[in-house]
Amino acid sequence: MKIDILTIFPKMFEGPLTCSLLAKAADKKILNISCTDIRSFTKDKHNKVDDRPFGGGPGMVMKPEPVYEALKSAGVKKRNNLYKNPFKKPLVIYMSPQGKTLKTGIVKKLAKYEHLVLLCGHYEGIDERIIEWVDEEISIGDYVLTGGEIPAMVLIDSVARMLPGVVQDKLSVQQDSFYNGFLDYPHYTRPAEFKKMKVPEVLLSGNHSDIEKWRKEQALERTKKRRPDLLK
Ligand code: 9D3
Repeated sequence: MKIDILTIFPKMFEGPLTCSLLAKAADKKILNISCTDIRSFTKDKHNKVDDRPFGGGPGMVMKPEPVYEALKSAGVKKRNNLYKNPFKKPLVIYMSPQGKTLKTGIVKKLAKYEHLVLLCGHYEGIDERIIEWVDEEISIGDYVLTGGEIPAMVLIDSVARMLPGVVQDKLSVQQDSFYNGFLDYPHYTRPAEFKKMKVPEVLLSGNHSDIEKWRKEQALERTKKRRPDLLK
């Protein structure tokens, strides 16, 4: 999968993309991520990427021209391009507090595309006319951040681990909570006793069907208590 990130803060991505699973996925050629500075597409002498909002009010708005040029440079043509295979079209995602909340269903859908273009807004957001080129508007939840960069990293991380070969253990992806609709069961490792606290007997029993049953009960119990909304 190719991912183009369009941002005015490309440096924010240096850490996450060069560490962890994402770096390994890049080494294995499963992921090809590039980060483009929207400011490099400005043509005025002050390299202005933002301006005051028409109609007044607080904050600044990202100017449309450099964002448009950045989209073009990532291979975005026009809206509703007719592709034989829709997953081959570059899918343009605008990270925005007004978007749909990122959930496992969206992550699975995004993982099918060959090319994602992530547009990160800053300030109050981008000029609304750019929405013409946007396929999806996505938020990561109901809290206020300073821009779309960290949400873009969250999205990339969640999509990357769905790609075959990124997470070694296939079962680990499929059994994940949210994937199967329940919270995870509790985990224990050695020692069997720690500060007088014992590991539940059943886990030491070697009886796999009992263990499976216990884990299912625990997952259900936790979900009921902590996230009853997931059971609906
Ligand atoms: C404080 C400014 N707000 C209006 C009074 C609007 C606002 C604009 C821009 C709030 C946050 C942002 C920056 N956030 C994002 O670009 C963003 C975001 C988020 O803040 N939370 C969750 N998901 C996302 S995706 C992009």
